[in-house]
Amino acid sequence: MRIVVLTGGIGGARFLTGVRAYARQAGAEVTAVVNVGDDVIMHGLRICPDLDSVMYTLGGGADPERGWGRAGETWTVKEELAAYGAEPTWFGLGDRDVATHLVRTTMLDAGYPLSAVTDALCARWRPGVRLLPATDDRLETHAVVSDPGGGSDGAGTQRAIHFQEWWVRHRGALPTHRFVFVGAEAAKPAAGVLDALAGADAVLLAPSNPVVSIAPILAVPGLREALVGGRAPVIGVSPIIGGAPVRGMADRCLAVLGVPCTAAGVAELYGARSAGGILDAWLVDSADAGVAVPGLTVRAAPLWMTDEAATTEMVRAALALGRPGEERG
Ligand code: FO1
Repeated sequence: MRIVVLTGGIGGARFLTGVRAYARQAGAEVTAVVNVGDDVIMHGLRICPDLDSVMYTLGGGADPERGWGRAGETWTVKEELAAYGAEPTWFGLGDRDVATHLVRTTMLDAGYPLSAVTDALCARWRPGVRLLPATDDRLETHAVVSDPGGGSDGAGTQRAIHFQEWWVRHRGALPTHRFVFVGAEAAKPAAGVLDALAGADAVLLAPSNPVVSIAPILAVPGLREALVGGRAPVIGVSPIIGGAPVRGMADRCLAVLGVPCTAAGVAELYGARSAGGILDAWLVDSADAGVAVPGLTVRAAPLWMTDEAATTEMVRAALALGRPGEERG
């Protein structure tokens, strides 16, 4: 069995620990197609937060409390940069983490595509799943916010800031009008992505942020079409439990789009494949049992990723939804 997971963020990385455990039991192969919209260049280094979260989490090197960056991290480089007044001081690069960004940036500067660089980094971390960036091309999520300083009429002007500035610097608190995926129209799926989707027996949407983790993946031309036209069932796992995100800022992002922060709201945002969307089935938490979404098979199971065993059961429940007659409610 071949499983493809669209994923981003820390929730997506944790979900993949369950997918990998399931795959080991079932003899399945896993490919993770990872969001690059959070990627950013800081201090001349290319940072790929979502690829690194997955790589470090599956490779056993992630900081479990922060969720991003390395375990056992030290911050000398950050302190030294701050001592020079080198901006941005609001974004911290750990000493161990910097080595990853140095290797990545050196390889990119030498002309290797991000997918090849990711393979090279994974040779060290051995994540046990194939990691593919959604695209090798530049694609960055920006937030269009009200510029408090702009506009003599008091109405303020709008400006676009990088997602990392929106989230890490401003904690998503600026009045926000929309998100844009800069570069998406010209981006191509990274080598291997369309083949993985064409060969998949099941596609899972991780319980990642639908607005800034999954949407940038779907914005790569050809990717949504590959899901919609593919033979594999597409099963989504709700990132919302009982009206609140499992972690992160999905509530703020959904509010920007005017989408209710509910399991049903996110399912309707993705849409049923039978109605022009991408989903065939939707797994919600037991707290949301009874949620109905037109055109979708909806089932409930515990979705708190408390440990690998619980996450593996969640994955098993999701995959059962792709095999009608076997699903559990
Ligand atoms: N998140 C923070 O809240 N503060 C930081 O200084 C920060 C630095 C950072 C460096 C490398 C990296 O891979 C991730 C980092 N993150 C930091 C996390 C990241 O900004 C976001 O949590 C993700 O992009 C959202 O999925």
